[in-house]
Amino acid sequence: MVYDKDESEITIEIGNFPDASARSVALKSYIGEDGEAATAVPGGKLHRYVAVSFCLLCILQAALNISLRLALSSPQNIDASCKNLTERDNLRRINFAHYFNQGWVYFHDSFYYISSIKKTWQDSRDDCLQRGADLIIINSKEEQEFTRRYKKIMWIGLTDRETEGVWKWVDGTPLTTSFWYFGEPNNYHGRNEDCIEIKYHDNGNSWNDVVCENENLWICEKKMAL
Ligand code: MMA
Ligand code: CA
Repeated sequence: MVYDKDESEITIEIGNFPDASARSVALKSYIGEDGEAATAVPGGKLHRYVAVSFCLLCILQAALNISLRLALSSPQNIDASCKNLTERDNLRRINFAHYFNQGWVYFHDSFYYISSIKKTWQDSRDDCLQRGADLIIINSKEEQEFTRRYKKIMWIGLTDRETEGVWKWVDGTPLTTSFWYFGEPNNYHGRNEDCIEIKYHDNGNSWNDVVCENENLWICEKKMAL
């Protein structure tokens, strides 16, 4: 083996070996015992590149994770979300105080207002709407029982004014659970009884259909979960 300074390269002088077997031994010692050495070197480099790149990506990802976490939980952000929560909470408190002070009763996630004067079904409904509520929608046995406690004849938010015989609550939902008094609804003696009142409060099934132009007390409901 000779290192040629001028040409900056290594030349192997195979010709100088005395015979063929000596040549092959020399050659093998250069390229590796079974010819793998020549290919194993670039392959190993590739593996190393992939491994290093992967590590770098991992580090980058970790750095990004930490910085994002720090950014999102910064004192200013926590401050802002706390402020939002307190503001919402305060609005809720004010809302609750308002309904309580106006004499509304809180029961199962709703406020209820029982009128002290009598009006037609539509005028009663309009009054509820003006108070930010609507006529009561009864959708549980508990709520039905709650209405009976007052022992008063009152309008509720149920009517078949749109289509005779199709009962709908004021929010547009169809009637599913009903509490009709025995024999009701009956459009009594051919009268157009399209609006519902709670009439027979000493009975679990207290509803009666009557003419909407009758004047009754009424009960408004305003949903408000705690
Ligand atoms: C009233 C009226 C009707 C009801 C009957 C029941 C006399 O009419 O409230 O709607 O069905 O009473 O007797
Ligand atoms: Ca009736």
